[in-house]
Amino acid sequence: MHINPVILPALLWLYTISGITAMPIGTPDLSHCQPFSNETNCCIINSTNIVDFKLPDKPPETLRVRPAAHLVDKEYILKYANATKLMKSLPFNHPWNFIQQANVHCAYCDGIYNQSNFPNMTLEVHGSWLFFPWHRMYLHFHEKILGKLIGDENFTLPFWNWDSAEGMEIPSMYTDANSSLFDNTRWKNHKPPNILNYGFLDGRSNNNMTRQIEANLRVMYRIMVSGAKTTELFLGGPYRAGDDESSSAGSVEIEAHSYIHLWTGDDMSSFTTSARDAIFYAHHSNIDRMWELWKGLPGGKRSSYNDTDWLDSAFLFWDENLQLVRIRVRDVVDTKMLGYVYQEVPIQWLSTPPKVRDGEEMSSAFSLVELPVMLDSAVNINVELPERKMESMEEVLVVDGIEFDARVHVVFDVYVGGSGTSRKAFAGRFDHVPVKKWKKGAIGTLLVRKRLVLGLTDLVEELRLERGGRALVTLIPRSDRGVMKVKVGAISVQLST
Ligand SMILES: *[C@@H]1O[C@H](CO)[C@@H](O)[C@H](O)[C@H]1NC(C)=O
Ligand SMILES: *[C@@H]1O[C@H](CO)[C@@H](O)[C@H](O)[C@H]1NC(C)=O
Ligand SMILES: *[C@@H]1O[C@H](CO)[C@@H](O)[C@H](O)[C@H]1NC(C)=O
Ligand SMILES: *[C@@H]1O[C@H](CO)[C@@H](O)[C@H](O)[C@H]1NC(C)=O
Ligand SMILES: *[C@@H]1O[C@H](CO)[C@@H](O)[C@H](O)[C@H]1NC(C)=O
Ligand SMILES: *[C@@H]1O[C@H](CO)[C@@H](O)[C@H](O)[C@H]1NC(C)=O
Ligand SMILES: *[C@@H]1O[C@H](CO)[C@@H](O)[C@H](O)[C@H]1NC(C)=O
Ligand SMILES: *[C@@H]1O[C@H](CO)[C@@H](O)[C@H](O)[C@H]1NC(C)=O
Ligand SMILES: *[C@@H]1O[C@H](CO)[C@@H](O)[C@H](O)[C@H]1NC(C)=O
Ligand SMILES: [Cu+2]
Repeated sequence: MHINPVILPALLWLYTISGITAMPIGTPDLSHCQPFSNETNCCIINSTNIVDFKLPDKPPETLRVRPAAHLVDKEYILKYANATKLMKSLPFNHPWNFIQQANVHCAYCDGIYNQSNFPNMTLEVHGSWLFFPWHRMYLHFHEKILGKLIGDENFTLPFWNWDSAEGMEIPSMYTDANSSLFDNTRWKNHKPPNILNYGFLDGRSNNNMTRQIEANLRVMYRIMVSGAKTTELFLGGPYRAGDDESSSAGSVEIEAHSYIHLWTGDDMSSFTTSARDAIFYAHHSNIDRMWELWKGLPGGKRSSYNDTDWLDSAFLFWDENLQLVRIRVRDVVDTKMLGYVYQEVPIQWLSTPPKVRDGEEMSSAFSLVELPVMLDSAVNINVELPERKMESMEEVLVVDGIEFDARVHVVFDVYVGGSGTSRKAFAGRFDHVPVKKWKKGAIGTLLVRKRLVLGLTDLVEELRLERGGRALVTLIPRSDRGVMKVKVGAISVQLST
């Protein structure tokens, strides 16, 4: 059936208010692109010739294996660097050109396109259930194009194994200044032997590497295991046609993912430019691997969404045959159907649960506030801890109505404790990667509203908090770049079945 595009929004609105159904996010209208500026035009090269992506009937007999970046040999590095170099030397307006490839990432965030069904609503693939599948699609096509350029249909991208002790520094293939895999805008002080510090949440100096690795692994355990026991906690919350962006990011996206973007710097530190650094693809390959690992972990409800609004969300990409294709989330739920798996390496974080039993001593001088509040200093908020009707219910802390300018790096930590004590346990962090490099005067021009959801059940049990009683939530803003204006609307503990 063909629906007149003029009445479509009205129809969708009727559907929405009558509660019948919402709608999946549809493919963007490439002829309505709003570039940032002449210097940053990341509109996707358009074409009216669009075909649907086709999966094979069954997975190929031999699956390609994406290797850990720190374990590959010299030959692999040369091959990958060669392929990227070829991509960088294509004519600028070729859809496979490295900058055009990077632009595709930029284009699917930042309000470059609006939703095709709701022309006044932005299209954003971060901060919701679109995050994992969209980036899987993006890497798939990038990988296939690289393979095509070097005549190796079996080429695979590497993954930055930052969740293991050996992989916590920038892998050596990215550090050779003469290589196409190098990016000279990265923070100079984060070169090897410096390692990632996504576990040092208290700001202590990172001069003890053993402790730093352990702290990182404990965060991995929380964002993969104890704090990711439901689909929404891990994959992120629903985002359908007509929704603004006030959804929630999954646990890995909001912590390790954001942190590593910011830590790597400077191209990597905003969504507009992050994919101009080849390390982006290895970073996201590991994110993609986390989705695979999460599905196989015991305990909790770790299955992907069955919601057709998720499965039928669709996007456009240029493929390895220079064809613009339309691909849906349902096409990418199984990596084997796309022909690849990940190299198996030991999972160190499975044996490193966070130490929350005793909590941390924390100032009780933080003021006790009612929400909403501007978060310009640490605050305490009283929340009710509901009784659970069933043991299988997961307690979820929901921080709602988090409002800020999307161009600013916004970070705050969340601690939870009993109401009559100053001992608190770390529950999680909100860490927002700016969509675009912050410029003076830009504040207030791209206001967004987000949600943070954190799995709480293990913490409630280990801190022996009283269900049916009250808990004290402490929010601590942590800004490393000066300006950070963020408002928090509401906090509650909800039960998820
Ligand atoms: C491509 O987009 C431009 C504007 O961004 C538009 O003028 C042009 O008609 C589009 N071409 C196709 C083939 O859609
Ligand atoms: C952008 O480019 C257009 C056409 O080349 C030009 O007319 C316009 O002044 C430029 N805008 C800025 C802000 O440079
Ligand atoms: C890389 O490219 C060079 C020249 O283009 C070629 O001679 C060499 O064999 C390539 N190496 C690999 C490992 O593909
Ligand atoms: C998206 O919608 C907003 C709000 O109506 C509008 O200002 C903006 O120009 C639109 N962007 C595009 C690319 O159509
Ligand atoms: C988009 O349009 C709808 C109805 O046309 C309106 O209710 C809504 O406020 C608009 N949203 C934005 C962000 O402009
Ligand atoms: C890719 O792998 C398949 C299956 O192992 C093999 O048949 C094919 O020859 C390989 N292609 C290349 C270019 O190596
Ligand atoms: C980069 O290449 C130049 C010229 O080929 C060479 O002089 C220089 O030593 C190389 N640098 C590194 C870090 O390999
Ligand atoms: C570093 O931390 C580890 C683990 O907490 C500890 O055993 C070790 O003594 C520390 N080393 C130094 C030099 O402080
Ligand atoms: C999806 O459906 C399967 C099979 O019915 C079920 O086991 C799983 O829990 C469902 N997933 C979600 C997120 O509801
Ligand atoms: Cu991204």
